[in-house]
Amino acid sequence: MSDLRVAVLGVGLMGADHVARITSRISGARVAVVNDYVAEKAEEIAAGVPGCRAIADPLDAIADADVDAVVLATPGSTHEKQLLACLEHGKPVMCEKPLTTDVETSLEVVRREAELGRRLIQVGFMRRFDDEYQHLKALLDSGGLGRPLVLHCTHRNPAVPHGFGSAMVVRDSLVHEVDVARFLLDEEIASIQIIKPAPNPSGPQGLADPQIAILRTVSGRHVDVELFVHTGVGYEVRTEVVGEKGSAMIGLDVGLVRRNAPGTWGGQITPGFRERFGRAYDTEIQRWVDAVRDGSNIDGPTAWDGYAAAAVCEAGVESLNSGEAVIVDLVARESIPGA
Ligand code: ISE
Repeated sequence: MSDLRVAVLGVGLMGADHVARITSRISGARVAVVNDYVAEKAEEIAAGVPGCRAIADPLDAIADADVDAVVLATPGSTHEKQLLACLEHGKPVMCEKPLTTDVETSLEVVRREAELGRRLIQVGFMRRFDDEYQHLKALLDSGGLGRPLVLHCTHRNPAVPHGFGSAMVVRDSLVHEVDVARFLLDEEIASIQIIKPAPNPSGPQGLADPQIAILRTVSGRHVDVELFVHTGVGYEVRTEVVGEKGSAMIGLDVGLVRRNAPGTWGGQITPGFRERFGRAYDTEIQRWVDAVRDGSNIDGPTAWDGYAAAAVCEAGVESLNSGEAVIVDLVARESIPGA
C-alpha cells in the first residue's frame, strides 16, 4: 500500500512540528502539501520536504487530487470552513483544538459529519495518547480505584504568548483538562465555575492568572483545576484521581534525581508542552495515519468530543465574567444519530 499523502494546513509551531514528525518518525505517510497564510513560510517548509508542494489557498489544498488526508493546524477561526470542506471532499482530517471557536459552529460540524454517516474528523486532544494518561485510564477502567470520585488537576505554563487573555486561559489551556475529565470519568460536564484569586503581580497586566475552575459532572462528581499560565518556572501538568478505594497521580515529572551538589537535591522541570507531550503527539499521529489507511479514518477523540469541550469552555468564559457557576448547554447526543 502506498504512503498516505497528507496536507498540513498551518505551519506555525504545531503544524511545522507535525510536518517534521510525519516526515521523520511516522510510517505509512508523507507530507504531500503544505499551506500557510504566510505563503513564504509554506514555501520554505515545502522546499525541505521531498515531494512536497506549497498550495496558497487552504481550500484548494484540501480539494487537491494528490491529497488523501488533512492535518489542520491553522488558527481556530478558520477551522469551520476547512472542516466542512474536508467533509465535502470526503477527506479524513486531524484537527488541532479547538474544533471551531464557538459552540454553534462546532455543533454544526458535528451534525454535518453525522449526516454523512461516517466519521472523518478526529480532534487533537493529544493527552489521551500520553503513556501516563493511558495508564491512569487503564487503572480506572480496571476498577483498581473503585469508583473515581474527585479529580484534582494542575495546569501550569512557564509563560504564554503576548496577547493571551483571560478567556484564552479557559479556551486554550483549560480545554485540555475538560477533555481529560470527560475521558477519565467517562461522562459529560454539567456545570463550571471559574474563580479568580489575586493575580500574580509578575504576570502580564490584566491577565486573570491564576484561575481555579470547579467542574461538576452529570452524576455529581467533582473536578478542580488550578490554571496558572505565567509561573516563570516550567511546564507542570498533574492529574490526581481520588476514588473509593484509593488515589493515583500522574505528571510528577520525576526523571533523574541528583544529589551531588552540596546541601541540595533535585532534577529538572519539563520546559514546555512539546517536550512533555512530544511522544503523545507521535502516537496520536501514527494511530490516526493507521486508521485512515485501514479505512476506519479516526482512532481518538471525535468531533463530538471537540463540541462538548467547546460547550464547557463557553460556559467557563461566562463564569469567568460573572463569577457564578454556569450550567453547560449541551444538546442530547442521542438527538444526533451517528454523533
Ligand atoms: C497550549 O495551546 C496548549 O495546547 C498546551 O497544551 C497547553 O498546556 C497550553 O496552556 C496552551 O496554551
